[in-house]
Amino acid sequence: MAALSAEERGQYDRDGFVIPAYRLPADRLERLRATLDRLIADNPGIRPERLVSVHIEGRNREGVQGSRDFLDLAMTPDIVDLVADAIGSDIILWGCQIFCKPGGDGLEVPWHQDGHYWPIRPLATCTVWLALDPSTRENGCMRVIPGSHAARRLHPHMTEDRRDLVLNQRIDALAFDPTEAIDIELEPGQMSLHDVHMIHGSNPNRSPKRRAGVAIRYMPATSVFERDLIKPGDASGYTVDFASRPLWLLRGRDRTGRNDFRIGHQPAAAE
Ligand SMILES: O=C(O)CCC(=O)C(=O)O
Repeated sequence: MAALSAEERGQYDRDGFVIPAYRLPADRLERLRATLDRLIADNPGIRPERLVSVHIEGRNREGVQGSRDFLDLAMTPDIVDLVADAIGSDIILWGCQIFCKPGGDGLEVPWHQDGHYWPIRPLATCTVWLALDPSTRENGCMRVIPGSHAARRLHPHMTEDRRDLVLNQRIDALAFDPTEAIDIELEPGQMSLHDVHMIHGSNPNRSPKRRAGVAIRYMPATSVFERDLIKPGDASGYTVDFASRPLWLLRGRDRTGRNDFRIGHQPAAAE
């Protein structure tokens, strides 16, 4: 059974991220890479860094044509075991996004805290970021500020009206020291886990090599997905609709009794 070792668990708590020893088996990785190629072909009008809710089969309410393969990935017991060690055994799957930076012109992800963008209260989420391509310093791997989650507070973010950024809000430069950044370099099939408060981002990809990863979002069912907190729209720099996002209770039970697991599960609208 895949799960975090005591050391990995300690690192997640202390640094806000960890790269576990577990890797996705090679046959599943190959299948997902083929699914990614289809996903990109199916969504020609959307930058591949901005493919949200790819785990929802068919055309979703956020304008993306997703695939069941990513839902299967998000439900993989070995991966959910890792998440359980990070956030406890009541687990809700609420998001899954592809961040694929094409070679040559892959977009920057500005330094940010995820929690700034999300309607979850109390704020909590563990992201599993799984590499589908090699993710290196050269092609714009994710970068993190270890320990920046520890105060469990959100810092001010500034809105930037630039189309060459994946997200449009950047954390205040005074909130952290970029010289403390660590590159999360991953081989395909490797993954990192990170906390909702951790400061992170990634550089543009100017190398010839594509850098693709899938970020799967899991929240503890001790929190509520507050659907009305952030209005549907482009407030992140691309379309999100939290009001219609489906939730899946993957483990345990909804301790709040307030999460709605019916919304968004109706069959996808016809093309
Ligand atoms: O893929 C990247 O470079 C950034 C990903 C990210 O910001 C996230 O998963 O929260």
